[in-house]
Amino acid sequence: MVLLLSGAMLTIITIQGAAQTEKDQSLKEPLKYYCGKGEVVSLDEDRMAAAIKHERIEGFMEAMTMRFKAEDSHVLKDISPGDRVRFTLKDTPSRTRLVYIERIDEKK
Ligand SMILES: [Cu+2]
Repeated sequence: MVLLLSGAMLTIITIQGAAQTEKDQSLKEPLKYYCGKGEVVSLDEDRMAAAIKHERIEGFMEAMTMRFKAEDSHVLKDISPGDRVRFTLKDTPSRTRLVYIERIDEKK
C-alpha cells in the first residue's frame, strides 16, 4: 500500500512537471537578433554592461549612445573603451542583451 501510494505520488509529480514545461514554453517571448556597429564609450567595472556609441541599427533603433547589458560575463572580456566594434543584440519584449561583440579595425 505504501509502495502504491508512492507510485501514485510520483505520477502526479511527473504530470505537474510536464505541465510546468508546457507553460514555460507558452510564455516564451518572441526573439530577434540585431547586428550593429559602433564605438565602446565605457565598460562597467564588472564587465556586465557597456555604453556604446552605435550607428543606426536597421529595423531597431537610430544612432545613439546607450548602455547595453551583456548576456553573460564572457561577452565583454576582450573589449576596451575606445574600441571600434561590431556586435549582436538578442532582443525580446522584456530585455535586450549583448550576446556577441568583437573589435574591428575599419575606420568610420
Ligand atoms: Cu540605441
